[in-house]
Amino acid sequence: MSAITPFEELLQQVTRAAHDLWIKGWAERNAGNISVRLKQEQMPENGTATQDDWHELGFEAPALAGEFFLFSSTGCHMRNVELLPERYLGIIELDEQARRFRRVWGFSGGGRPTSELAPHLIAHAARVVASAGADRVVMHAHAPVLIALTYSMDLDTARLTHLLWEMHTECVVVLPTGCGFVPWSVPGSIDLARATAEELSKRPLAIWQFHGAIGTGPDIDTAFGLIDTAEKAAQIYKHAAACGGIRNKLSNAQIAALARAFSVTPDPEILGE
Ligand code: 2HA
Ligand code: ZN
Repeated sequence: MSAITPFEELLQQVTRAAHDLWIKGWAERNAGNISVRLKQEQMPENGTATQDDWHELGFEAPALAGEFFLFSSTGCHMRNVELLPERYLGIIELDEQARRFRRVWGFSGGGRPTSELAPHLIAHAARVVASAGADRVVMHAHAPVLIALTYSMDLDTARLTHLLWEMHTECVVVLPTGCGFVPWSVPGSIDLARATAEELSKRPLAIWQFHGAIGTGPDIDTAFGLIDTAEKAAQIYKHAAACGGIRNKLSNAQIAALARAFSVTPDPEILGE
C-alpha cells in the first residue's frame, strides 16, 4: 500500500472543508473560498512547471514574496470541489516582489483564484507576522447567524467578541484574542482587504458586516473550527432570544475563570467592558 503524500493529504483536507462549508449552509452557490500557504513538502509531486504568464495583483504583499498558495477558484461551488479538485482548486506562485502571480497547478479549464484574492493574500501577510509564520490557512464562509447579528445589532470588535464569549463556554478558550468586526466594504476590494488585515493582525477571526466570516490558522481544522465555534455561539444567542429572551449569560468573572482554567489570556480591553 503506497503512503499518501503530503500534497494528496492537503487536497483531501481542502476538499473535505469545501464539502463541509456546503453542508453547514455556509456556502450557497459560489460563496466561500479557501487558501493555504504551502509548505515545501506540500508541493505537488509532478512539479510546478507552467506556461502561465505573470498577472498583476494590483497590490503588494512583501511578506509573501516567492510563496506558493493553494486557492479555490473564482466562481466554483464548494459542493463541487470534491468532484474535480484539479478544476476547482489550483496553486499560484507569487513573484519575488509579491506584485504578480502565476498559476502553476490545477485550475484546469482556465480557472483563476477566488475573487477574494486580495483579502486572502493580505490576510495571509497579516497572519504570517502575527503568528510568527505558523498560520497558513485563510477560509471565508457565509455563516448565516453571525451575518444576521451584523444586521440586528450595532457592533464593533469589543461588542461582538463580548457577545460571543458570553453566549458559549467554548468561546473565550478558543478565541481569547476575540473576533474582529469589519464594517461593510465591496467584496474582494483592497479596502476590505486592508480593514480585515488590521483586525487579523490582532486576532485570528473576523466578521465582515452583512457578508460573512474569515477564519485563519495553522491548518484547515483550526480555521474551520474558529468559524464553527463563533457561529455556534451566535446560534445559541439566536435560540435563547427566540426562547423568550436572554435572561442569563456568562459573567466577566466566569469568563475570567474559564481563561485561568484553560491558560489563555483574554484581550483585557474587551473583557474589561
Ligand atoms: O467567493 O463568497 O465573497 C464568493 C464569495 C465572495
Ligand atoms: Zn463571500
